[in-house]
Amino acid sequence: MITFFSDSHQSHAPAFEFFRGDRVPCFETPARADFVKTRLTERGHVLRSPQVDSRAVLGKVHTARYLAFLQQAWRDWAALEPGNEQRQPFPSVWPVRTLRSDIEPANFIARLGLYSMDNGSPMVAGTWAAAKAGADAAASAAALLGEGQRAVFCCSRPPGHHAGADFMGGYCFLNNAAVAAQALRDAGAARVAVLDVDYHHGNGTQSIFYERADVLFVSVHGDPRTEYPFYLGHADETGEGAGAGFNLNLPLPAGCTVPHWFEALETACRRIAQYGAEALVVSLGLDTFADDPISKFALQSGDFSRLGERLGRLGLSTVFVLEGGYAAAELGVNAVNVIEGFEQV
Ligand code: Q9C
Ligand code: ZN
Repeated sequence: MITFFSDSHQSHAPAFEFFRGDRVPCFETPARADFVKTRLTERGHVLRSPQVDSRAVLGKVHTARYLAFLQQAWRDWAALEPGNEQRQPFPSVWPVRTLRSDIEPANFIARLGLYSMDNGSPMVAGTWAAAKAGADAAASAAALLGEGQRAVFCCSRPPGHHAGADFMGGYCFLNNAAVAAQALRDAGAARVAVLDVDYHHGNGTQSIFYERADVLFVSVHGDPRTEYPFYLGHADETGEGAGAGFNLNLPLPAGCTVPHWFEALETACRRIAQYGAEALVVSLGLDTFADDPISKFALQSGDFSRLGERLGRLGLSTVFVLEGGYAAAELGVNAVNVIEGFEQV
């Protein structure tokens, strides 16, 4: 499968994140994409650099002020005081209920909080370049489908599905899956489905398309009552306004069995088939893997082939976008199993 891969992902390599109050090494590392690249190459898949500038599409899925903040964030941070170039900024204050988010504060950390859902998106000098390359990959993949490719894989990081129209979160900055879906719409697909199979609910993608009928969002994920992102992803979220009925959440209990997971996948696939999608975007999180260090589903490497086969049977033009998955050394085999399972159909 043609795969978009950009070396600029390596420039997003924060040293640590917060985990239960401690500073720990980041789970979301450059090694993740490199393991996938190595496996793709071993198996003869072709890697390309993204060529399409996603700027125009980004402007349709994110707000102008969020994009302006993110693109400039590191320079603003570094200019604040000597030493910041070597220091990761984290938000410490957020405009929750009763507080105002219409006025952008001058203070950098306050602005970072305004544009964040959590303190879980460590940022460094190369973050914008890496995130932008991921969005460019998504736009490039959509363009290739327009040229008749059946499926394209975006091997990008940082991931994107927690990023909303105007916020980062959960290691995500730009919503690559939303960029792919919007680019497919712009290229003439009347209806696009996004299937999110990451362990964590794709709150950003859901919220971006929540009031739209032209993009169906379907997600299988750990129940937000106990799992991140906690504040979205429940079964009663079915869409609003024109989007009513075009959002389907299938939360599963942490620790659920593999057959239970595939049952939910079947429900998801049937909804997508019934929708009459002309193209599919798969938010391919691989943190459903049994050995994932931060997640609690039980898929084995062979199960990822089965996932790919089921997606292939939908018979849709498909963009795969890499999301989470933190058992880095197994990520290559698991990602390529999905891709090759799909191609086998
Ligand atoms: N810093 C994705 O899989 N928190 N994101 C874990 C706290 C959130 C996962 C530890 C996990 C986010 C794309
Ligand atoms: Zn995840």
